[in-house]
Amino acid sequence: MTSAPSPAAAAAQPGETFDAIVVGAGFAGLYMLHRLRALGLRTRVFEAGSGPGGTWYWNRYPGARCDVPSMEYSYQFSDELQQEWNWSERYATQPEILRYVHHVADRFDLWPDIQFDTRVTAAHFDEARGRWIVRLDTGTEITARFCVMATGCLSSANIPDIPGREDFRGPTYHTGHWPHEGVDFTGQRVGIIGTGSSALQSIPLIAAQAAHLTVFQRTPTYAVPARNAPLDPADVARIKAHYPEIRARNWQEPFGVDFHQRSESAHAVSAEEREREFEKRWQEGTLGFLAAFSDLLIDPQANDYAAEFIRRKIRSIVKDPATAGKLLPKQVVGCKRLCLDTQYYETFNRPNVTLVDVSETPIACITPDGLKVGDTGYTFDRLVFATGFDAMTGALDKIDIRGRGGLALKEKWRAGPRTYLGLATAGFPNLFTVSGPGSPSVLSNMLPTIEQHVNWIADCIGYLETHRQRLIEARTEAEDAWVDHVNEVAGMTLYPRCNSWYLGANIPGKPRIFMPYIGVPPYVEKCRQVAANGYEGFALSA
Ligand code: N01
Repeated sequence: MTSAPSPAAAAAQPGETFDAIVVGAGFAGLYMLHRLRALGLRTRVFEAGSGPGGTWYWNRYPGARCDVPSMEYSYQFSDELQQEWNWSERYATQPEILRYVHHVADRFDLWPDIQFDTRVTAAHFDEARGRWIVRLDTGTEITARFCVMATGCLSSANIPDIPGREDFRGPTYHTGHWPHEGVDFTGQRVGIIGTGSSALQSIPLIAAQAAHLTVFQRTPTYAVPARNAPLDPADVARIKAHYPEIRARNWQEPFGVDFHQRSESAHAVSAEEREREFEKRWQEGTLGFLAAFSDLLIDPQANDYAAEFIRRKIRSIVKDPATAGKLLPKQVVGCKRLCLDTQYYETFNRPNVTLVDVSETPIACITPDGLKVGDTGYTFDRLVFATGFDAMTGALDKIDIRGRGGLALKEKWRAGPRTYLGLATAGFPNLFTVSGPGSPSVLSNMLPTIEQHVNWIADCIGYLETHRQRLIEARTEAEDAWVDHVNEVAGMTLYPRCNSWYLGANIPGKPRIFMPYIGVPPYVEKCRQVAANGYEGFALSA
């Protein structure tokens, strides 16, 4: 039993000093607060939303749910927590994940150190004092020795700059900023732009409610059926009895989650065996479809076996051949995020759903009652932008972060983000990023890798305290070597082959650089070694 939640923090006062500030109260910020408080640091979390949860606070669109099994998409730092919490479904819904977030905030009494409805607008490093001066959107300035950016990888919504955007007469929504009260589409004609993960989850539910749904698709998406279901209590009991072994095994997996990675090449088996393996994984309903063979994300021919399998499935599900043809993805499977769906392709068999291909002729403009593709007009009453995020750097770019010599982080990262381990960046002492560019982050089971980052940062701060060091800062040469390594690893795979947000390709003008690091086990080992060697690659000063 948890007691009634404590009230959230009162507004920080001008000039108030903290040992550490944390930006963001998602899974990263909450656990960071827990760890820093345990070190005895006076810590304050600032959160723009009115409640905790980050991604799961903002993304309330119909059908929003996780695509990593709930039993693995949960904190592991407290065995009591993982034993007492009961997930109801294989893949948890957004409301259930948000209930879990609240449970964690209650259980660890995190509320008194979180200030909601407050955006951090600037953080400037004061070299003379060795402290960060942090400005809030309330106008208040405070200072802190450590600054942890727990701002999320997919938190800065992208609304494309389509001409006439302000002219639309009806309500518009972005999936990442969904109204808390929900939206009733009954009897409405709805348009939706985008066919990524958020669109895939929401389209079947919007279509079931709306009078008509028009889907504007620029790039077709590969999806595997989620086959979500209530969790079997016997399975839950078995997992809970073996949590430590299961978690330990997952740390050895390339994405930090057990996808039953097969070690053979797709070329090493017969065509029948390949088909059997793909079909088995299609029936299981997991992102582990891409772990069917060792080289699916490395060898173009191997990848095409998997791609062609999904394309055949799409042709068999979608009844109208012309619509099926438009839904067939051509790009490498996996270089944009593979999706798990529930009745996505089937939805295009509904008489009230129209698919419009905007790959050749883009959306020309938004009009008061719809939009135009070339000269063809489409009318609807409501418009949904399922157009994704300025990923990994977008949320940091919105804050005026300045390090030594007043250098703006945005300026330093003009040609693409540069970090050491995705944790720190040279010239910005005592500033940490959780799941920053250059870490596995979005190519991993986010919750465990968030925990790994938070643990590393907290241990590092603890080390500084016990060794009486005031500052820690990534060395440029270590950072350069890490950036080269991140690129080198990505270059050995098929990931950089399409216009994905992993590359920043979805944002006009954003430098094209592969941002996440591929491979959880070598990354975790590198972090461990760096710490064990007295924070190798960092400069520490008293
Ligand atoms: O965003 P996206 P998302 N005209 O960037 C299209 C995570 N997530 O919110 O591909 C026309 O994937 C764009 O087209 P294109 C997950 O990591 C997880 O869906 O650029 N179309 C694309 O179709 C995911 O990858 C979960 O050609 C335009 C869509 O908008 C990430 O969040 C659920 C356009 C954007 O897709 C982001 O997913 C949801 C334009 N001008 C999200 N501009 C789960 O755990 C953009 N598009 C299940």
